[in-house]
Amino acid sequence: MEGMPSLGEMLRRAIDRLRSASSVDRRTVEELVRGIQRALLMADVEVSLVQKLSENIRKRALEERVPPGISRRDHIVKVVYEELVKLLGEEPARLEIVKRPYVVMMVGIQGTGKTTTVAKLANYLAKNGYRVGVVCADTYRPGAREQLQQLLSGLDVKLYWEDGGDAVAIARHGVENLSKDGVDVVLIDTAGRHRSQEDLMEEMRSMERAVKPDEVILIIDATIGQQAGAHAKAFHEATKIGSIILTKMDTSAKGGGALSAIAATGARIKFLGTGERIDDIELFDPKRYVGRLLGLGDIEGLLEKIRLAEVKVSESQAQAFLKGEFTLEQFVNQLKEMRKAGPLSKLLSKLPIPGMAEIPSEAAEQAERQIDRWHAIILSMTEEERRDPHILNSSRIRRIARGAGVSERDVKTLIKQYKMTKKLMKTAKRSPQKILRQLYKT
Ligand SMILES: Nc1nc2c(ncn2[C@@H]2O[C@H](COP(=O)(O)OP(=O)(O)OP(=O)(O)O)[C@@H](O)[C@H]2O)c(=O)[nH]1
Ligand SMILES: [Mg+2]
Repeated sequence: MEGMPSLGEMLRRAIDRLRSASSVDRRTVEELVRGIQRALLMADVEVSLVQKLSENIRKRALEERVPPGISRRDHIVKVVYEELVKLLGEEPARLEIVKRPYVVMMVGIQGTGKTTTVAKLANYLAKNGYRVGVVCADTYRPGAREQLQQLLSGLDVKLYWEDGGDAVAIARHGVENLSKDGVDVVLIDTAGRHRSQEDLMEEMRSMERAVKPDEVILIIDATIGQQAGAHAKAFHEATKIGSIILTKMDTSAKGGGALSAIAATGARIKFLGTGERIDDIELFDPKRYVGRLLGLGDIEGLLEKIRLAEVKVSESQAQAFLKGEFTLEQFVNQLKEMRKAGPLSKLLSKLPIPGMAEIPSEAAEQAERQIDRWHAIILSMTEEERRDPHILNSSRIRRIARGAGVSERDVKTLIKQYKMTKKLMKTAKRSPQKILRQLYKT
């Protein structure tokens, strides 16, 4: 019997099937949605969440307008990606030290990386200016304290431990002692190995009652796959899990179990462990995680492609621009609008003029910086000056330059460029190269 495919594998299969389908219609989408549903349900994601996500995908996949030049398939991949990202909370969740001392209890089964992560987090917080204390409340693992000592050596982090005794009492004493020492954050390292899981959960429950942590962080090993859900559930029943750290993301594991853990606890992932060294920790970013889970190494490329295709440089706007009918403000706005949507060079290449594709990227970058300066200049102009740059005398130019934090020469350059571009657009209609050469000369 072959093993159960992982969440990531199942999702990737569903997407691959869509990508290789000869045409995309209601049936193809239905098949994709069913594949995703199966994958998520296997990962123990709540039924109602799965239904909501399926509905969104179904609706958006077929009803949303696809920009020209983009296939419906690519669009649907983007929809799946976006809906999964939404499920994970979209923006990164941060560890916020909202009171002093902020007490964090780190829990998880044996070998998931609790102790390593305690050290990583201590280092991370210390680097961010917090005074950090660590309590070794693992009385089961031989050498637990030595391991922590070694990991923390060289760091400005206080370590509290006791020789033998009861883990719950140690945790309580540790928090008391470190609080007296004036630390901002206390991290409690707990045991993972125990006589039995019930014993472990019982210890965690008592410890939570005794120290009343501000946050309990569950450490999950990315390599354990679907079991993550069951573990998370057990811990969540013992202590309320506030957030999750997913370790060993540097291995080949895709970390699909995290979705189950999130589903079981309702907690957000805050960090990823990405190696054995002390600084192998990074903030969790839902977007990157889903890209990785779906195996979309090219997701950035795909999103960028779609974003560029969505840029609306309206026909009439472009025509007016090419005829030289624009005010100073419109001139800068037009350039800015184009820039917002992506690198200027790519955008200019979309204008319906031959030769626009061959702008050297260095020149384009320079032009982009220029546009930032020009935008600042426009902002420090009066209405009147924006409409009619002819009234700009030297005292006005001085005032504008000071307001925009640029040199007077910058202001003069803008006006010169504006006038020149206008004239060029009017006269040199079919010579875009010439226009650009002028435009990029500073
Ligand atoms: N590759 C990799 N290894 C890791 C990561 N985090 C921890 N490890 C390794 O995983 C092993 C177990 O880590 P520990 O921190 O001792 O795990 P623990 O949960 O404290 O283990 P117990 O205290 O025995 O329950 C060690 O060899 C760590 O170096 C990670 O992000 N990536
Ligand atoms: Mg440990």
